[in-house]
Amino acid sequence: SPGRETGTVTKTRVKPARPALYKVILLNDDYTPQEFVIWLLEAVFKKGREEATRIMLHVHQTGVGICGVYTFEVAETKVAQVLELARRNEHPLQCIMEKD
Ligand code: TYC
Repeated sequence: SPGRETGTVTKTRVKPARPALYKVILLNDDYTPQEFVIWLLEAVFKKGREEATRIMLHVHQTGVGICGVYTFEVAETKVAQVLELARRNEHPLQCIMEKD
């Protein structure tokens, strides 16, 4: 008969799912000044001078480094801010995001 009951019972989920997290990663290059990268880590990622310097040197020495881990929209915004600041200052600095 039409509209008959299937017997499926669905529990209402009260807890929200944990949102996926994304690493924002800075890439090394030969031209962006070290001081610009430190300044950017302070301005965009709210790092203190010591932490910003540590991350910059890690990227400089290994080729990549994590600036922070964020939800999708926050990570996207940080990447866009980095690329726009690099572009405005004519530095080739690259920044990507990757699922954690
Ligand atoms: N390698 C650059 C230099 O020697 C510094 C640098 C560090 C550039 C980190 C990019 O993400 C970067 N001037």
